[in-house]
Parts: sequence; C-alpha cells; structure tokens
Amino acid sequence: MKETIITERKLTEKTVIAFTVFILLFIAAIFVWKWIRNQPAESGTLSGIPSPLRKGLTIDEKLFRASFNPNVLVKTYPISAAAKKVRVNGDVGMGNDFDAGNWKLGVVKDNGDTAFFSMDDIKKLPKTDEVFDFKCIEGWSQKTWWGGTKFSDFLKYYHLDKEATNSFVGMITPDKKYYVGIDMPSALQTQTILAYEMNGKPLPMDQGYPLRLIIPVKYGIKHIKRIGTIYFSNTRPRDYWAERGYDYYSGH
Ligand SMILES: Nc1nc2c(c(=O)[nH]1)N[C@H]1C(S)=C(S)[C@@H](COP(=O)(O)O)O[C@H]1N2
Ligand SMILES: [Mo]
Repeated sequence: MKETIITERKLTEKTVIAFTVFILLFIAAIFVWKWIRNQPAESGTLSGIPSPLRKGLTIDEKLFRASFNPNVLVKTYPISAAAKKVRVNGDVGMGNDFDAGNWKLGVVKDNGDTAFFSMDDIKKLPKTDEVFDFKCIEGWSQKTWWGGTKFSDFLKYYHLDKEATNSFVGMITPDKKYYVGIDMPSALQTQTILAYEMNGKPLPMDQGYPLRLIIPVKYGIKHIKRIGTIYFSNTRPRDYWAERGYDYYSGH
C-alpha cells in the first residue's frame, strides 16, 4: 500500500492558494456589483432599476410566458368561501370627480374609431360568477367573488375578433391616471372577466363601479378598477406599476 504523505509545507501552500482564490473572488464580486450599480436605468421607466437587473426580470417574464398555458384554470372556490368584507386597495384614477351616470366604455378599434358600450350592452352577454384567491403583490390575498362578462365573449359578441389578434390589450381609467397592459393570451383566458358585480351586488364605487377587470391569472395590480377605455396594440401598452419597477407580466 502506498501512503500519501502531505508535508506541512504542502499544507501551507494549499491554504495560501485557497485563501488567495477567496480574496480574488471577493474583489471580483465587488466589481460586478459596482458595474451593475453604474449601468443606466432602463429608459422609459421611473423605476431607476439598473438594466442588468431589469434584464433578469425580463428573463423571468420570458420563462413565465413560455410556461403559460391558457387552458390551465386558476383554482376556484364555492361562494361560501368568499370574504364578506372585501379589502379596498389602490385609489389611483379613482377621484371623486367621476360622473358615473354618463359613463360608457370606449373601445378603440383597429381602424381608429372608438365604439361606445353602455352597462346594458355588457350585461346582455352571458354572466360568469367566480370565486378565486385574489393576490396582491404587497403580500396579502383574499378569496373574493366577482360577477361579469368574459372578456373573450365581449370581443366575440361585438365582432372585435380582428382586434383580438393584437399581442396586447390596454385599459385606462376615465381620468387616464391608472392604466394596465395585458398580453392577449392572458386577457382571453376564460376566467378573465369585465366585472360589474362583487358578492352578487353591483360593484361598490371604491372597487371599480361600474366596471373593472378581474384577471385571476395575474396579480392585483392588473385588475384595473373603473375602466374607461380599452385599446389594442402589438407593442406593450403603458402600465402604471411596470413604469414604477414592477414586473410587466405579473402572472403567478
Ligand atoms: N384604478 C385603479 N385600479 C386598481 C388600483 C388602483 O390604484 N387604481 N390598484 C390595483 C391593486 S394594486 C390591487 S391589489 C387591486 C385591489 O382591488 P380592490 O381595491 O378591489 O381590493 O386593484 C388594482 N386596481
Ligand atoms: Mo396590489
């Protein structure tokens, strides 16, 4: 049997090498961090997120989108599981100057014309009720019950099929202060509804009366309350929270 004898000198040499490698890696990490910090923020956003980190988010988004299957439904619950007291969160675009009596939903068509729809036009279409776990990016969630028209039905019944071939849909509050952009596959997923009821009654004013978006495949930030205008685009529509550094896709 051969025995390996490690001399004391060899041991010292190994320790010195390991220590030097450790120090060099440490210095390299500091340089990489400094480089990331010094990269310009992504243009067109207020967030100031350095572009290498933003690229990380964009890669996340690509993975998410690649794994999105519109046939997979978000888990739903019986009506008895729905919260009676529904949390109110977010009031951008929800000012008191809103004239609900004269509200109509504007839909900008691909030919540039805007078509207007009354609440009755929307209520005429088949109604869907759904209870799901509403998730806010701030870390809370609540099982809530909503009623409305499937967005995909709305497009179908009002002959907006051509518009539905765009890659994105944008929605804006009447005062233009809150706005979301949504990829079309998520908008057309069958649980996405233009909601006009909560807990079986018309939406409360602070929860988006007369019409809001409920899109269970996304976090709360995309569930725009008080929709004024809908439009379509092959490029990303502006998005309030994406402009403030949140993930544009915001799926879960
Ligand atoms: N118009 C408008 N819609 C909005 C918001 C907002 O500030 N303004 N906040 C969003 C966020 S962050 C969440 S979590 C949900 C909350 O809906 P709720 O108030 O009905 O609970 O609405 C979304 N829709
Ligand atoms: Mo939220």
